[in-house]
Amino acid sequence: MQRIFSGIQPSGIPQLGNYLGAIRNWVNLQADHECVFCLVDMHAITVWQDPQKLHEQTLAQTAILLASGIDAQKHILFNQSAVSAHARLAWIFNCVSRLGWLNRMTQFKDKAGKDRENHSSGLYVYPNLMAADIMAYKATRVPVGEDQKQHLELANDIAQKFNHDYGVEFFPQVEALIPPAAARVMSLRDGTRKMSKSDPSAQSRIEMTDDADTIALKIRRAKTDSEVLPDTFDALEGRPEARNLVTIYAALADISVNDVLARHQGEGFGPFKQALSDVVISAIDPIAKETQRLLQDKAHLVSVLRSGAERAQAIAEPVVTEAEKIVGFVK
Ligand code: AQP
Repeated sequence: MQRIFSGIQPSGIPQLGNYLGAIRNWVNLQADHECVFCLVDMHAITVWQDPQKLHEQTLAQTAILLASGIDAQKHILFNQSAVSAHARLAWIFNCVSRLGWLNRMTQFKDKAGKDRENHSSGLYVYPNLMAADIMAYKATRVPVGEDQKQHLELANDIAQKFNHDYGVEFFPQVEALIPPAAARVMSLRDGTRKMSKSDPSAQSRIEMTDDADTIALKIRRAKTDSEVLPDTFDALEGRPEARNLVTIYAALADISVNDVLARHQGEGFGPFKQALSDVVISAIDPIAKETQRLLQDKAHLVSVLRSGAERAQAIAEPVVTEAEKIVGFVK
């Protein structure tokens, strides 16, 4: 059985893009993979996080993952900082990875923007830590949204260079598992920017804890244009907001984008948004309600993470200890 590693940052409440790009895929992959799911709190602090919020968001995210169908007994669910192997391997990878490779990472450029000099060095070396997360488990498959594809290519480059520099065949190559539908969900306010849990505008995203009224309101307010829906997806070229809403509908209703348009062609956005709200609410509302229930028992959520960390540690510790010996550290 192949081992999967995948992570999500507790940098906010997961949004619909995290769900469609990652979480839903994780749930499905549990049937035929050995899964290690990680709340990557060390990645989260690469940008400022209020400590109390980070703590709350980590527990809220645990609840959301369980409510979405992650089986924390059969698989592993834990928070990154609880397993020190991640940080140790990340340091080795900081010394293997090249500055030129990091300079090409588009996520850093997107997040740092023009104010590059004022961002943390952690944000810059984020992809090295991500490579360590995966390689500490010698995972061979990593389910991610399309935005993370470049980081996975870098993880493979780092693994290859480590093996080459030290003359070993130690770290495997990993394969990105990118979902076919809605690999990139865009902001409800700007169809050219990805939906993000840390976007300053809560109106830009559907959060996994939003209730039905909030979801309906956000969709009603979503930016659109004044044209009607055409009969094919290709005809939506140049209409990013419309493409995004149709893509979300298709992904959640589990039908093709052209089937969505076959049902709604000729409609304006008033009726289409109503139909879309129904689809989104029926997918998200049960998860939001179960999340609220799970959040009543925080001690249980902490114990889920603790048990996951013990099992994660049992896999990662021998791998990272061996990597340290390969490097020449006295163990
Ligand atoms: N808009 C998106 N569409 C599809 N997939 C997405 N993912 C994130 N946004 C979208 C996927 O969710 C997984 C976890 O992401 P993350 O929390 O590690 O970081 P991120 O990609 O930076 O997500 P956010 O929501 O944009 O977080 P912030 O705002 O904190 O940076 C990944 O597999 C990602 O591909």
